[in-house]
Amino acid sequence: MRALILVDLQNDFLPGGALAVPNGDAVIPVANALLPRFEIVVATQDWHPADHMSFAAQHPGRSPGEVVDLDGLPQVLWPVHCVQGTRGAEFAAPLCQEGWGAVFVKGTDPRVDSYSGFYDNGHRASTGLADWLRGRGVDTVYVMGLATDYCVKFTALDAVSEGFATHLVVDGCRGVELAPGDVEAALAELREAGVTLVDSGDVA
Ligand code: VGL
Ligand code: ZN
Repeated sequence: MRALILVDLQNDFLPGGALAVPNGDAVIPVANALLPRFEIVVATQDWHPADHMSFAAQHPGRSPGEVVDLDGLPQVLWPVHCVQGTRGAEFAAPLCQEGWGAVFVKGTDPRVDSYSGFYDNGHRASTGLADWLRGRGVDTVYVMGLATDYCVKFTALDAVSEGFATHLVVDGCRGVELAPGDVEAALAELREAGVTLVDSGDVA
């Protein structure tokens, strides 16, 4: 059984949002086209408290893009984004939400960021996604969404280490590209980890 994992298709990651991913809106039609081809669909949702420590605003004198140490983990600082209950945290309006099996929120602990839909960045707490999928007989996942070089990458890497045959729908992803080449590097890392890169047009 296969499942589609939609990563963080939220207003704040779209043009005009607080952490806008360049051309992020281009992946919404890809998601809508893939949805009817999957019996099992899940979504992840970045869902931060207003004082999340990944926000540069919590670190006086620091700016978005800088890296700090957060409880022993390197943490890129971000603009305030995807705050629980705000419009920016909502799923993109043109995204079809019919037939979704579950939504897994992440980034709720103010002390640790959570790029992956499976675990926080310290691999300390699980969201329950892996068990949820296994409980439905899923052994194969297709991952797409925002952003390629952060949440999509770490979700796909965790999917592999959890034992799922993992596919990345490349045209269904866009990256932040804090540094030029970040997206290409992420794709190379994923390929090396055993992720199969596919085009949405090739997903039966
Ligand atoms: C993301 C940075 C911070 C993402 C989420 O969805 O890729 N990136 N929070
Ligand atoms: Zn976030």
